[in-house]
Order: sequence, then structure tokens, then C-alpha cells
Amino acid sequence: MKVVDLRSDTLTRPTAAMRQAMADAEVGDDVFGEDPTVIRLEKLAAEKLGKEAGLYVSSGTMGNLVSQLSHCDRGNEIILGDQAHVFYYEQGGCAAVGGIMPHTVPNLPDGRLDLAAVKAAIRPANDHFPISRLILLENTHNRCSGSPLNVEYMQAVRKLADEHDLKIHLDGARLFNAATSLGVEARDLAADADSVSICLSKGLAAPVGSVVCGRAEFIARARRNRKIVGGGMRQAGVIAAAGIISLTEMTERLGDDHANARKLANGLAEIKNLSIDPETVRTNIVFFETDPEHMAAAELEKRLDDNGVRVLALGPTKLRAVTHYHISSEDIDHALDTFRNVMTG
Ligand code: TLP
Repeated sequence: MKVVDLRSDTLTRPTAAMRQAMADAEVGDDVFGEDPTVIRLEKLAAEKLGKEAGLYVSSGTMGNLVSQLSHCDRGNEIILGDQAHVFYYEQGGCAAVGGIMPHTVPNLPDGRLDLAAVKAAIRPANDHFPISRLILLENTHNRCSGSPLNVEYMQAVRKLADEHDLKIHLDGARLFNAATSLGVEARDLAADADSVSICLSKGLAAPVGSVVCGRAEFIARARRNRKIVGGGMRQAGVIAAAGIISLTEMTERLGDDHANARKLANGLAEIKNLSIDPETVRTNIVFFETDPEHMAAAELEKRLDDNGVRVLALGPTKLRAVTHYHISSEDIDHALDTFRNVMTG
């Protein structure tokens, strides 16, 4: 049976060029700072994001955690969206590992945080309160339909952060999707953040890895924090080699994934008992709702799966489909046929 797996862009497998580069990678011990391929990847990522230095980490979760640990002391507070991946899907690592308190404000449907709400969340100097240290943003915003945050918004948050002496961390797991969607460079979207974590292992198809970028002095702290969470890797050039291909060859094709996501959204909008506004789909993530009177999300997920189409049910009525490197326009046609059969059958 043909399988169209739309559960996540994390499912992408390394390309032939990546596998070759991994086999050929020159390596050394990266904890000694001696792996030339890791060094090359870190420099390349920093250059692409317009930052002084980069740090190769094993995952987006680790990138976000070491960044928070490197900005904050125990008892400090971070301000972030209530839909943020860091708040929702990272086991509260900031609190569990770093003693850092998350202070959420509601995400707007397009992934932004209302600036007045952020301002209201910043603690005044008072011995009763924790110290606000960091604003954490996500671009694109996973749970907010994969929406991209634009440069003007980043600048506005920077201004507010500067007025209150706060740092900004950007969870840029899909920053190149945002840049593609907005027609800007990733470095333009990173310019106003003190630190940025990008993922190589989602739409960019590397098997593992993320890179945190920022000022050299920040990255030196992040390197220490990576070690304490067990992220000091040895001959990591073997995997970093694939990440270099992610950044040199895989960013340019993300527009295809966005076109496929929009095509899927347009098709789903036509199917009775499903609802979606295709205009909200601006990158590769498609959220849609099912009418539970007709079929609950978990049931729809299962029936699709039985027919070779995989999506994720993320609530009683809410589902997510994500396009990526292994999904073609024909796969979307096939998936839509399956949706129609399952919904009417
Ligand atoms: N997201 C995964 C799941 O964890 C939900 C997915 O399938 O979308 N930031 C953002 C915005 C992410 O979407 C993810 C992964 C991460 C961080 C964490 O990356 P990893 O999985 O490498 O730790």
C-alpha cells in the first residue's frame, strides 16, 4: 500500500548527497574542539544567521534548553507564548533543569505575542517578584498554523526588550520556512534576536541536529551548558556533514513544501465536515478541524492510517498535516482522494 506520511517534517530521511558526505566526513573530537566538519557547520550556520558564532547540538529541544540556561539564572522568568513548543512540548525543561520560570501570554492565531501583553508580563523591580530575563519567540510558529513572524514584528519586540533590558531567544526550528514564505533572508529574521536555534532535521532533511547561534561570548556559555546536559559529542562530524548539506542545498526547495501544503489546504476546504481556512496556511504546516458529530479526530486519524495516509490528531477535533521533502504534488492528490473516501465512506 502506498503511504503518504504527513505526521511531521521530522520524518525526512537523509538525501543521497548527505549519506555520501557523512561517509566522507573528516572528523576529530568535538569536545576538544577538533572536529573540522562540526566547526565548518557552526561557522556556516552563524554566517547564514548573521551571528558571531554557532554551536552544534543534538536537537531543537537541546538548542532551546541550552539557550535558556545560557541567558537565565535560577529563579529568572522567561516570557513566552502559551502555544510555544518550549512551553508545550519540551517537558518544562527550563523549570526542571534550569529553575527558570515560564510566564506565558496568549499567542495570537498568527503566532505573535501581543506586545501590550508582553509588556504587562514584565516584572517591575520588587523583592517579591522573579526577575524577567528573556522573551522567547517561535518562527515559524508550529501550533499557530506554521505562521511566519515578519521582520517588523521582530523589530518591535526588540524595541520592547531593549526598553526593559531583556534578551530575546528565537526558536527558529523552521526559520528557513519563514524566510521562504516572507521572501527575506533568514538572517533578517534573526537580526533582532540575541540567540537563535535552527533545526537541520526537519524540512532540511538532516538525520539529526540543530545549531544555536549568537554572540561569541553567549555561545561560549552555551557550550558549557551543552556539556552539562550531556550534549558534548565526539566525532560528530559524521552527522554534521549532513547538516552542511541542509544549509547549502535544502533551504532553496522549501517553497515546494509550502505550495503542497496550500494545495492540501485548498482540497481539504472542499470536503464536507472538515474545516480549514487555506489563507492561514503560509508554510508547510496544515491544521484543520473535523466535525466530531460526523467523525472525531482520533477516529479520522485511524481511518486515514488504515488507508495509508498519516496525519496527527492533536485534540478532539483538531488535526495536523505537514508537508516535506518526501511529499510530492501527486502525493497530495492521493491524500485528498483518501480523505474524501474516508469522510464519505
Ligand atoms: N516539533 C515536533 C514535535 O516535537 C511536536 C514536530 O513534529 O513538529 N521547536 C519547534 C517549533 C518544533 O516544532 C520542534 C519539534 C522543536 C523545537 C524540537 O525539536 P527536536 O524534535 O529536534 O527536539
